[in-house]
Amino acid sequence: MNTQAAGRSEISENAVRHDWTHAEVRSLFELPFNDLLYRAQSIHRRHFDPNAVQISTLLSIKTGGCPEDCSYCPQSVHHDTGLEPEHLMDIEAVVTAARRARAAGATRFCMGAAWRNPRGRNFERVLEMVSRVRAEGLETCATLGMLDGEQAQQLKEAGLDYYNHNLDTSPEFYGEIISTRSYQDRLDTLTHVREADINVCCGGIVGLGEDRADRVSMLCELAGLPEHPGSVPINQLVRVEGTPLAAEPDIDALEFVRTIAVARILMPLSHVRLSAGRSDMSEEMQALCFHAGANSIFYGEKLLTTGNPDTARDDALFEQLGLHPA
Ligand code: SAM
Ligand code: DTB
Ligand code: SF4
Repeated sequence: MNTQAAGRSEISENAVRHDWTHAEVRSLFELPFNDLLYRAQSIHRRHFDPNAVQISTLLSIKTGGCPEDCSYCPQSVHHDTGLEPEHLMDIEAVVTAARRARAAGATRFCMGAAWRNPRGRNFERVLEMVSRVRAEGLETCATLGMLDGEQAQQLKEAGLDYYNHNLDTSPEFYGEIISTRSYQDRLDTLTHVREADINVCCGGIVGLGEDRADRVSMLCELAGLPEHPGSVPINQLVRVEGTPLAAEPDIDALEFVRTIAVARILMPLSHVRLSAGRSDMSEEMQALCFHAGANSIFYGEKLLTTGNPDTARDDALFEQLGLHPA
């Protein structure tokens, strides 16, 4: 059962590994909860200030009307969620939002666009946004869909620090969730980003109806990338009325915490982001996620189109837990 994983030496725990097997990762999931959290927290403390949490803010720079059919997503044209599609924002409005985020304590500003892939004049405008946001002293992140090698290079030259592109789930379950782009398409985009020397932000979603074997497999894929992503967002599904996943049952909160802990163990140097879904989590659950090794959040009242805890609630949580921005 779990003896192999539980018995690893401290030295091998320290190593950044890319060859985790499904059996090893399953045995981590199967550890007694206290053992798993102890192990994750011990690894976390070796590499990070345990009370520091990196703060990112999201802005949807182009909302809705997306041709992809991701079944969790309120922005897909395939689902009737009542979301009003919008054009790409003006550059000045984005810069103003970035200044506000910085004033509120964010160190990274992530711009999200509901595109299959960026094109033409819109892409040029995003390049300008990236360099303007960077000039404000913020780390820049973008999530714009699939990229080719040249686009990744152009983003790098504009000053992009991170590109977010998620694997979302396991390769085995993926076809249940998205049909308009393949798992390989995602891996290809990640290769282009890495080759352009942009930091990769890549994670997934828990609660899509996948089972534990899929969570194991997704985390093995993430840890098996040629380099561990610098940031690993773990999202809890936000169920949006009108999407095919609106009626998914609640995910077991402790299974979500386990997923964070295993991500921390597998990718000891990465920032693990407690990402979407915090509005539905208690303070206690979030505290457990931080204890399991999550050390990044999205801060601000909105994610892309759905809600996030208001900043007063997050400030109170940080105060209660003695956490501080990284
Ligand atoms: N359109 C681009 C793409 O998909 O590559 C970028 C934006 S997309 C909204 C970024 C990520 O947000 C998705 O890959 C997915 O992991 C996450 N996401 C979207 N809707 C979500 C939801 N309802 N609940 C949790 N995560 C969600
Ligand atoms: C990520 O992994 N989660 C963020 C970010 N990357 C772009 C997006 C969450 C979106 C949640 C649904 C919404 O607000 O539309
Ligand atoms: Fe489009 Fe991204 Fe939503 Fe998929 S997740 S429908 S690609 S905005």
